[in-house]
Amino acid sequence: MFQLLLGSGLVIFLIILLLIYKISTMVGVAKGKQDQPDSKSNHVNAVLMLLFVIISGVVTIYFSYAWYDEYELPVASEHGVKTDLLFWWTMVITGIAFVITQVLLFYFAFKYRYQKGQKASYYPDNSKLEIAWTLVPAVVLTILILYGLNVWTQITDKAPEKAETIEIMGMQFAWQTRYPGGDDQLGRYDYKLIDAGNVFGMDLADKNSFDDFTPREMHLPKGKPVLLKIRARDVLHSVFAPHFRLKMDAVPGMPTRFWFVPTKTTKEMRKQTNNPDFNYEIACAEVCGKGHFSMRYLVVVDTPEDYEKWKKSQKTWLATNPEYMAKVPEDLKEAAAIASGIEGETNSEQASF
Ligand SMILES: [Cu+2]
Repeated sequence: MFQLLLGSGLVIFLIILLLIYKISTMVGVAKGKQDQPDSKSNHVNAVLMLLFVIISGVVTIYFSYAWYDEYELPVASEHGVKTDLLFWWTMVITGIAFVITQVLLFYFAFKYRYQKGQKASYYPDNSKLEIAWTLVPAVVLTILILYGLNVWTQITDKAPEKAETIEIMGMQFAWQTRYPGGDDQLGRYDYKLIDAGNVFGMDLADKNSFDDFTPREMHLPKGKPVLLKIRARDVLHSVFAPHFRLKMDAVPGMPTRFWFVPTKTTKEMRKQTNNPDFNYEIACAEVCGKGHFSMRYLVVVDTPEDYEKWKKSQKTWLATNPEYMAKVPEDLKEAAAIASGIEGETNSEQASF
């Protein structure tokens, strides 16, 4: 807050200085004291150019350093390490080019300001120089792009067979997740089946739906590949989990996917960040309406053992919404009652959960 005030104060101060200078020049011209307002303002502008590049450079370096922890979140996925490396290579290379060109740009504006009697030197062309500054960026950019393409192909490659499949659906304004349950198969869905209770539009004529469960937070196993099947119910949303370096749009009518391997449990991350309240989260990265800000979804990374325990402790969707048994076709009712745990609730196996 203090820095914001300081920053805006500085900007206002500079604007006032500029206005005073402009007015005094205008007054000078009007009074006939200055017949050549340009010669003086050229000099002032040249100095301002130099000041601009120095001040903005110092401010950029200071804030990049002071806020480093805010934009460089600890990484918690396998592919995240690769994207971070790619990011920093790109940052360093383009950063060097940026600094050199910007410093020269503002320095030349200063150096070649109008001065009486100064003459420009005649320098028509230099083909060696031109070849160099065309070839060097071309080669560097090609390497960067090929490297990036390679990383992107690995990330978007097919998920491993054994991946945990989880469905995540964006809607105005919440994330909903659905797990396949004991059979590892997500049931079919159809948007026409969506109603107040059945937010996913789960098809209860498909026996794979019976044991699906829809928890209030997402749990993930550490060290195992996880495949997110992503869809949207109404408008564009975007799954954004910064610690996993994961971002993928959720598009209505066009399911997307993203697979990754979490590498640190929530507990480990709390230790690493020295923050006992640390939690992974998914945010929506697509402005999707007035409740966009509220699309925060809690993510917990467990050890594989804790994850299995958690999965077993979850009640199926059908068991928590037993009134939907009426929508199950007659011949599947018995199977549905067993698979969803409605019928088995009294037997010893189910009671232990
Ligand atoms: Cu959204």
